[in-house]
Amino acid sequence: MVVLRKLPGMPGWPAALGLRLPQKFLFLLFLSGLLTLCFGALFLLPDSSRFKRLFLPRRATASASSSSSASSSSASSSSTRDTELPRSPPAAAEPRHASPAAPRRLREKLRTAARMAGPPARTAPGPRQQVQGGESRAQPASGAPPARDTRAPFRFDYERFRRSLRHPVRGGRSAEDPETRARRMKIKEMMKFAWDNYRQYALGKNELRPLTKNGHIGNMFGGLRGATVIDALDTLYIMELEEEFQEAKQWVEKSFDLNVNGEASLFEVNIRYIGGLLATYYLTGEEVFKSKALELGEKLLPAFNTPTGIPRGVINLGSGMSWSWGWASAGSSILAEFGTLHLEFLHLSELSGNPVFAEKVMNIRRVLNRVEKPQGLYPNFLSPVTGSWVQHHVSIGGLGDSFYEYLIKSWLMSDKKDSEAKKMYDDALEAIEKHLVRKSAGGLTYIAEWRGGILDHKMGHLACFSGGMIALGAEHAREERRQRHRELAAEITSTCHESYTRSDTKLGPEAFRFDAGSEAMATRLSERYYILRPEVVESYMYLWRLTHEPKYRHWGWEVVQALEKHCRVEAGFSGIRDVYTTTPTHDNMQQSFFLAETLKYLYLLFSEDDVLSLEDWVFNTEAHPLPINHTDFKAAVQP
Ligand code: DMJ
Repeated sequence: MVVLRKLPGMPGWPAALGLRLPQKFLFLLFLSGLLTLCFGALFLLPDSSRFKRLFLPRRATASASSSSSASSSSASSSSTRDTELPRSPPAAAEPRHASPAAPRRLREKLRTAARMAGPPARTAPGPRQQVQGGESRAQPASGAPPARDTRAPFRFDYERFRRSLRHPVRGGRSAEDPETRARRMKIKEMMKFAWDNYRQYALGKNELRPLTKNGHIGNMFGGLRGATVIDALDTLYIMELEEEFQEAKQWVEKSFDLNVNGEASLFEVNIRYIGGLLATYYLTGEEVFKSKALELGEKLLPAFNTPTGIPRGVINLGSGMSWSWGWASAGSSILAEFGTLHLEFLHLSELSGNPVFAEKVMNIRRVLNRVEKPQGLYPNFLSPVTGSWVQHHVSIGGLGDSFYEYLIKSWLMSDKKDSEAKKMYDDALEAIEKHLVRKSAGGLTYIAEWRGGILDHKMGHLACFSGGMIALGAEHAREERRQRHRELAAEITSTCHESYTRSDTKLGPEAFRFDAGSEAMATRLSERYYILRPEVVESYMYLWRLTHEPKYRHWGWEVVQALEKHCRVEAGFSGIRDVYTTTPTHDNMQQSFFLAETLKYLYLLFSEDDVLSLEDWVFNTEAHPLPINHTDFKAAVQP
């Protein structure tokens, strides 16, 4: 501008435009504002931008990007591993800020945590970051004198957390009838039997093969081992199997290796490993469980590097590369997978002081709130690229199930403050009631599946968790819904019980149908198996705790007897291939969720209500208890 004005024969712009003095002044003001904006925008460009490197000195570029978002703090803390393992660049830019829809209290927590976490703000190319026991510590770059850190490192106040619990975790001793105690002791014996055989024949493998007496590794956990150890930890602890708990803990301390390089299911690693480690830390206060959970949590973060921030289903734990399941429509992500991270990820932020985990899941929620829901329903497949639905298949069973569970549990875990989650749950359940809940000719209530408006009159065993979930939600529902939801929960649970009683083994099939004259029975050979799944006893446990109707304990005991009769073999428990024959063949697999969930829920069904009280804990979808936030998060953060 100034240059132009001085050029001979060239009038200045304002003059050329014939502007008067006040107009000139306004014009100049506008131009200077424009310049300031352009300069400021340089800071928002990615570090790789040529313009940025041209106009900003290197130090300013790095610090601007590192302090601008918690996403970058995650990238920097994972950059520690850059030297150890090859990493692929993120597939696309990721969303950088917490959802504007995040409840106010959570945003406050995140801000506090970001302040307290300290070190992530000093990121690349500065000192190396190490996460140890939840404390991020800065190490000086070689040769440089260590910078004096005036900020105290983040520390989660475990003692304060324990004092905030309303009940002792393993319950206070109270009077109970001898039969209940005997039944509980029987379930404890089953757990010991399952563990002892796993330890003897398969310790360090993911599951026990009880017929061939060896271990199974599989390909779900990306090279991680010991799924049964991690899944069993909190159950062993709750059942006071002290020696066995110590064996499991020692394995975690000495042999649990996180430096693996394989393809893992983000969902499975989260619910089993992170959930199991977090729960055991909260129960025991042993640092090893916290540090392993945080370290593993960081390894999952690259899965969120997609255009929408919706994670892909599979991640290589070594390289950080992620992709969608081959079987998922058009590279989509699965509702029950990306919708089942919320509880664990909030706790990872709570324990580390690093808000990045919470931001990732709050962003998922933001995307889900933005996308239009057909008839208010959530289809099971979403594109992580466009953020729109890929297929209109809706199910409260497989592919959808625990997404709904985590909505109501997010609200409960927030001590009923996360009203956004509660509203999402209420709205989703209303749509499910209207479009999916049906009654059979024989009077059985069930939840059908929905395919673009057409109902498939089938319920999977997985869908049977919903009795417990709806019962839990009913306790907190508005007056006009409470009774209706209580009845719905009881009816669904009763239908699932029917699917058990109508079989010869008294164990339920993988899926049962309500068509072609069939009621609560599998009609296809491929759906007749039972793999030690927990969902039906899970609902019995919730319904017992919430109603104290004796039938739920009776039904639970029927399951114990059936397990003993048909699934117990010489070296552990095995799934069976056909529940409709009394001489079933075994599938030779003792699933880790049998120890995490089935036996834990059965044990709790025959325990007093204050053992892992629902006033203190929510169970993640693998039955790992995570604490309800009774205390203010800020208060639990110790400077
Ligand atoms: C468990 O791993 C979890 O409960 C999950 O949510 C669904 N399936 C299995 C058990 O059936």
